Amino acid sequence: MKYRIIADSSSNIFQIEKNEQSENMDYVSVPLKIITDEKEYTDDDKLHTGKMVNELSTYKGKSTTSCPNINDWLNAFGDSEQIFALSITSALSGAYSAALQAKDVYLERHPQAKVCIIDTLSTGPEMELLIEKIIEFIGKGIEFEEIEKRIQKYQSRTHLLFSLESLKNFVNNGRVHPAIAAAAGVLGIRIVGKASEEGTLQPLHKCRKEKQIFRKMAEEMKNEGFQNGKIRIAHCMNEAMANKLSSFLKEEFGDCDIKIRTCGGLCSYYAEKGGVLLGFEGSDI
Ligand code: X90
Repeated sequence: MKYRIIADSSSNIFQIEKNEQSENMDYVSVPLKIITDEKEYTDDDKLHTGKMVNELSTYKGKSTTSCPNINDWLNAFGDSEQIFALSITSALSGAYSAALQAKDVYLERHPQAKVCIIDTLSTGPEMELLIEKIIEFIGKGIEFEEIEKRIQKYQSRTHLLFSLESLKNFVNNGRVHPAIAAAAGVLGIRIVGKASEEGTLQPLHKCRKEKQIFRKMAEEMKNEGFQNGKIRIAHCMNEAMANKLSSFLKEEFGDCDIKIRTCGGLCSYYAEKGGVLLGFEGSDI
């Protein structure tokens, strides 16, 4: 296998489609973990996410998450010759740092190999866009170094928006300042925000009505120069809102390329029930 694409499980992608374009590559997902005093959930394709979310909603104790360590990344590298590995934002997780260290170890053992570690400064559906783009570049036969350059450029065009009913798990895990999260948790209020340039959670609006959320999201997309690029949506047990958002955006922007999927374990844990994430392509800067 010539190329291996690897992403941590916050991408919500557990396998890629096998077709002519992806002949020359394989894909490995590296799980994060969700941990309580009683149980450890490994975020792989066998995890029953809905069951986990329900169990956690009645669980009274502390819960946390852990990112892949150097060894987890090394196992995912296998003995591949050309590797693209994508991590969740380094501003909120140690996944990127572990991947970088794994790269050093790997290159000592495999001096001929090429390894590109990408700090997505984001997660979920924005990561999905980056994975799709790497598949496209490899499929077109573009060289490793050129893909590295182009994906960096592409990354400056992609963005992540979210609508969250609660920031409880963010606050409890010290990943967002309590003052920032003050409004979240008020019944009926949803926080609409984005992944900042630095890869942190940036709240933008407090909304009650779905229509208001959709309008704010569309506004944000216009600000970033969205025209008719790709849109990727991931939701935590909220297919109805994801579908409505998709219809709203099609009315707003015309018939664009939208795909909807469910959040895996890690995104579900932080986005919580009802959470919706949206990745999209803005304009070149
Ligand atoms: O344990 C770990 O290392 C993982 C920590 C992950 C923290 C962030 C998870 C984000 C999941 C929630 C909504 C989008 C927020 C965007 C912020 C960049 C998705």
